[in-house]
Amino acid sequence: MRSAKDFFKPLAVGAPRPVTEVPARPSRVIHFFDPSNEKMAAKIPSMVGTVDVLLGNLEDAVKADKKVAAREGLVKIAKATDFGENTQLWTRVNALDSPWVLDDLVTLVTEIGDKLDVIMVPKVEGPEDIHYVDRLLAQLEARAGLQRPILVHAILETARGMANVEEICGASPRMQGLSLGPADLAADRRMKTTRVGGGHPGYLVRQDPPAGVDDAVHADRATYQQDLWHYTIARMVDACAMHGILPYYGPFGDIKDVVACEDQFRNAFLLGCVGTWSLHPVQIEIAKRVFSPSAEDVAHARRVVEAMGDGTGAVMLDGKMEDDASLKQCLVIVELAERLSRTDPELAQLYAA
Ligand code: 1VU
Ligand code: MG
Repeated sequence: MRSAKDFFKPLAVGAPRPVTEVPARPSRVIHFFDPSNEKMAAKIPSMVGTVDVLLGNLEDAVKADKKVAAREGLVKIAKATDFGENTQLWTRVNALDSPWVLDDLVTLVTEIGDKLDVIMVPKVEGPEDIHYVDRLLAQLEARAGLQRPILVHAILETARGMANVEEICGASPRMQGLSLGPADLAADRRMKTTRVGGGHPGYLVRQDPPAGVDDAVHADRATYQQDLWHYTIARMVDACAMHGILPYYGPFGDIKDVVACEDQFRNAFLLGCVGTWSLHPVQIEIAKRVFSPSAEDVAHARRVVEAMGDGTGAVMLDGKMEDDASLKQCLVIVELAERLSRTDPELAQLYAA
């Protein structure tokens, strides 16, 4: 066990000091692209400023014979692009048991470590995976002479990862956040779904039969579809909040179903997630809209803050009781709106109106 006093010491001589807090930069939308796909890669410079995060994906969805091209493509894009103040550059490296990950980490940190904000690590199973990456990154940062540490984001996509979620979140000061990996997690859990995220029409509850009806099977009874991911996302949110890091939804694979995509994103937003992935340009606007509070919610939250004065006691507002606890919820909304307004002039105008 490491001593608490050692936690914020660099893990290699010459590596930058670990951060004590996750930097408060917007990350409502983490936009995935395949750097080995020339058409997609060509679009990336023009997407700077339109998304909070551009993520060069090296793992699943990149063909095995394109892994090296994807890595080299990402290096080329990162070197040639100025990402500005408002767009971060992240990558998703290959899994820790794959033949590619060591070269992914060595190449990316030494070649473009100064441009990379966060490395997403897939299929994290326990704190030992984070410890491995933590030390290796420190060694590579020292070699590259980096001035700030690269942060780590874990994807939860195995039952063991879920069982160890709190320890993963607390494994290193580098931990920036967690995403849900619903497709791999479903397979690992032996769920009987075949989709990438989202609900399933078979996962439902049925209304009771009317009183006195014997043949309940044939009675006309309403059904209500349930959220397959509620437990998992709620557990992730608690683990992240406990350790001061950020929870995210993940992929929604039905690109054409923009309505269900928005619903899934909103469920995650309401439960506490700060952002999500976008896999296709059509999902970017949905993610930005859903993960920014509405003008009405911000206006209401500000009214509560004003009505609560010094923040103690109870008041009536529009027939509802407000007190210290509702004030705290409103402050979450107001602080998020203020943070987003600093980098998004359209939202600043919307929230000022
Ligand atoms: O109009 P153009 O032909 O010039 O461009 C196409 C296409 O190249 C472009 N485009 C993208 N540009 C930037 N980033 C993207 N992610 C992106 N996706 C597409 O937009 C134009 C229209 O494209 P389209 O509608 O014809 O779509 P395609 O059939 O070309 O591509 C669809 C897929 C889903 C294959 C593509 O969007 C993609 O590969 N997205 C990323 C997938 C990914 O990263 N998956 C891994 C994360 S999910 C996971 O691991 C769990 C399962
Ligand atoms: Mg996966």
